[in-house]
Amino acid sequence: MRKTIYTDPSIQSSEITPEPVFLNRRHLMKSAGGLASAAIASSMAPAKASTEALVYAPAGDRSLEDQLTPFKAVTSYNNFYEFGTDKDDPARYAESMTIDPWSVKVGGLVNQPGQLHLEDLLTGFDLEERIYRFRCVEAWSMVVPWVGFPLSDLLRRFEPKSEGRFVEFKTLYRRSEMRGTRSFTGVIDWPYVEGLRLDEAMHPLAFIAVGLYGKTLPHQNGAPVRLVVPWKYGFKSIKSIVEINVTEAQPRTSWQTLQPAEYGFYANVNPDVDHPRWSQGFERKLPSSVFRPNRVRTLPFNGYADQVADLYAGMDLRRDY
Ligand SMILES: Nc1nc2c(c(=O)[nH]1)N[C@H]1C(S)=C(S)[C@@H](COP(=O)(O)O)O[C@H]1N2
Ligand SMILES: [Mo]
Repeated sequence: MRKTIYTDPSIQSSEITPEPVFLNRRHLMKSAGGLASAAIASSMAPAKASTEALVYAPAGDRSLEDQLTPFKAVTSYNNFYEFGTDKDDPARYAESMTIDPWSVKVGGLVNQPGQLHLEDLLTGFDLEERIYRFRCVEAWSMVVPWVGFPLSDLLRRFEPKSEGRFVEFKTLYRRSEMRGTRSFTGVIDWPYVEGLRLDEAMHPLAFIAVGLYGKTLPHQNGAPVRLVVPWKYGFKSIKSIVEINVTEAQPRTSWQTLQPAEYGFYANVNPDVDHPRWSQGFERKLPSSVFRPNRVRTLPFNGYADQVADLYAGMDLRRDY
């Protein structure tokens, strides 16, 4: 599939508050601190003109509802269990994670394994801003302007071997800086591990994010580098990645290990397959409250069925949930 960049006429710049959404080199440099951010700036050499800077990957067929979730909600209602299980724990405590220096080790079934400092990892990638619908398994959703590049661009650089069938991702595990890994030992078998089938990982919608709203990623959203898989439940979108392995066998993911009956390996957004403890047919679009619940019907593949349903042709998605 060709990389498609859309400018979305339904999103007015006045709706985009409080941060300007334009992918602006100077803006990123200004918000930047440290090496990683310098790399972001340099890898953006072919920066797009500001008039076409609002690039948009199709967020399903509900353009009217697809106004962006305010920056405040995106960065204050989070899941990042390394820092606690409450939705406001990550915004409160993730700052304690040191993200500079940062390196990512890529190995397994690749011809060019290596451990790269973030600045080297990002060099040469054309950073884009893409707006993706993001939906969590606990039935809330957001529409976020991420800054990053397709995961396939990164994987190709390491040359996956033909025997490779899956990709495994691991989050940093540093007890001294992650209070949730100290107090909740036994909940998740740290480090947090996620995985994709290699063809899912190579799909142009699977995205490596290094920023949102034109800024480098806040700690609570998975700084300095995280995955975004917009057609799957949020738990697949692993944060603060330090290791990536191409494998032959299906990786054992943290949530599957913890609760196999509740969290499958595929985790494609599917309103027809309920979570054992709640319906998956509806979602609350953030920000929501008792007075304004913002409840909307959930779409198959989170609205991206046209783009990704082919990946699962012939599969029973009730069994492979
Ligand atoms: N390392 C790590 N990655 C993680 C999680 C986590 O607890 N630890 N939570 C996941 C879940 S359940 C969700 S819904 C999303 C939330 O991403 P956000 O806080 O940026 O919205 O991150 C996912 N990635
Ligand atoms: Mo989630």
